[in-house]
Amino acid sequence: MIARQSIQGSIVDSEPSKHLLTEAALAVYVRRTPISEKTMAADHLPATASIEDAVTILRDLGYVIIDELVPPEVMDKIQQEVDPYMPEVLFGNDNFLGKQTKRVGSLIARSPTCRDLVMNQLVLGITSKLLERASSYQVHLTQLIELAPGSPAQKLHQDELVWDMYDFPTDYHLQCNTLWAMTDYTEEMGATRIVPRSQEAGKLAKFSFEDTIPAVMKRGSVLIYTGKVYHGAGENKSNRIRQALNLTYCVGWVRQEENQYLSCPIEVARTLPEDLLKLMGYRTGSFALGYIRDFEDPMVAIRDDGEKRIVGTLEVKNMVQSEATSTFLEGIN
Ligand SMILES: O=C(O)CCC(=O)C(=O)O
Ligand SMILES: [Fe+2]
Repeated sequence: MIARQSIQGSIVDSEPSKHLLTEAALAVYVRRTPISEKTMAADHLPATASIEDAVTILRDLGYVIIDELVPPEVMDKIQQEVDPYMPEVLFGNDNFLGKQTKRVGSLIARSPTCRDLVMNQLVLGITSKLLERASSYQVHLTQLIELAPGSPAQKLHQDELVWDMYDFPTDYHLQCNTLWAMTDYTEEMGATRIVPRSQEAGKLAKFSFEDTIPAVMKRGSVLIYTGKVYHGAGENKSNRIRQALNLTYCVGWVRQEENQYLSCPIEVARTLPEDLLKLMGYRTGSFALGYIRDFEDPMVAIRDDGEKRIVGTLEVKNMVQSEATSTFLEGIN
């Protein structure tokens, strides 16, 4: 339950249907509240939250935090699975990747426990709603982000810029992202900073530190944010390492940031459940996107049982959500 909270004299109600800050209250809150107090109860939901409540906040603020969605033991296991790879991982080679930040990828192949987070039902429910105008969505990248003490703040950005900075319409979401707190996420440790309600600001917007709030959360919690909201890693002023699992999803018709077919060796892919494989991209992303050989389903490369399966508009019919595609499909099958 969200507590009643006093913000600059205005009371934000605790009932789930009313827990959003008004536009005016948020503007005042973001501009005037001392940084140390800038964590809003209104942007946090409990692990029992419904998909609808989470999506309402996500669409409104550009992000939402689900508190302690998994127990700390899950993070312990992921840590153990990823630890062997850490010594070889280099720091970033520019200020955006972070010269005191390590990024460890291929988590579907390297961390069996991480697969459960990728498939988390609440996160997938939220993603599917946010990206509902596309026929399908897929895994975009899997990455452990580790900020060493002293790591400076990252430039505020929209993750959507990865697609060549294309100016997508503000009402078309291509991406739904998560940052799972592997360690506690305090402001001092460099909790991700977000500019609430910046998702319609456009590609050329400039925000400063004062416009941001830190996504403070406990280990096992998850920050979910759209590809359009401005954000960046905070400065790690503490003497502790800050870790987060960046597991992100994008619509099925764009190129994935982390190449899932090459990041996960085919021998490992062959052991994975079909749902996860489809999410990684072993399916068509819309009509003809991603077929192999003679218009065959990419899944046959994994199963390799000699059976040919031709893909066509029938597949799309099962997954289609956009009005334009439905109209086009009329009369084809
Ligand atoms: O590590 C973080 O807090 C955010 C990282 C990020 O936004 C990015 O690398 O795109
Ligand atoms: Fe980012």
